[in-house]
Amino acid sequence: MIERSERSWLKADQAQIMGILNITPDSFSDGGLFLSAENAAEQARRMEQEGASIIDIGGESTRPGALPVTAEQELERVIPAIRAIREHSQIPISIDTSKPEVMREAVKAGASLVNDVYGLRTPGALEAAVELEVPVCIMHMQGEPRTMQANPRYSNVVEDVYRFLSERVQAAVNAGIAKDKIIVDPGFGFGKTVEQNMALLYGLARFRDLGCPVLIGVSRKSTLGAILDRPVDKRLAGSLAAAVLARIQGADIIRVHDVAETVDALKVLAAMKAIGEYT
Ligand code: PT1
Repeated sequence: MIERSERSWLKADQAQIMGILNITPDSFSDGGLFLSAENAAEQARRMEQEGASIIDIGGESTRPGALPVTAEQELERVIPAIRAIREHSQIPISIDTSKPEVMREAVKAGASLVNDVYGLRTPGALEAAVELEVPVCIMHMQGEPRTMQANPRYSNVVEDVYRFLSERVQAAVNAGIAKDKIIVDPGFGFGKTVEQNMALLYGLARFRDLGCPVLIGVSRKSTLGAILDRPVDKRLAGSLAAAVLARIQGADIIRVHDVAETVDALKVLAAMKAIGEYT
């Protein structure tokens, strides 16, 4: 019999929450909000208090239709923010970039994880990640943000994405990245239709066969908007439902805007699962 006062199940089986910090004037749901380093650090502090275990900083929007920015622009946005967070907090910072020079400068400034939506395919990116010796998140994307939603095509979306991730993990290991430093992400919303995104969520457990932690980002994305017929600022309930589903289907790390709400939603799931294991 479990001690009722203990509440040990409250901590059991917690997914990790990656809190999103966009330092971009044009991000899809919070563009321009955290442009100053002080605002960014304050938002990071709030997300840490709410239960995020990683802060993901990005200086280039990768939402559908977004245009690339230069390395200089990206560096101007993210480096002061990383430094400002590091003044007050030791929370792991992830740098959301595909550019080797941004990876290098960000890690120098205090980032400790590279999150690359191009899966280290940019020339020099794989080499930079090897040299930096930090964990990397390898994500699948079909095409590039500007055009990726035009006509996404797969023969079987789960198996096609699985094969891509398997090849990129192998390329990373061959280049000298330790397997236990690699995280995989099927890239929800990156060159996929609504149905293809939902197929990835349904089939998420398949990616566990890669032998790496699985990360997914569903927060406020247009697939939820299409299912619910809701604008980006009315997708919290849908995002929480999708986060819980992602966890049930095997996600280890969930990338979200709304940290406190997601932590609550996942606590309810963890409590149910823990009781299931005890009884
Ligand atoms: C993600 C992710 C990311 N998403 C990782 N990094 C974004 N590892 C940025 C839409 O359809 O899922 N995993 N970095 C944001 N990208 C999108 C994509 C934002 C699609 C919005 C949409 O609305």
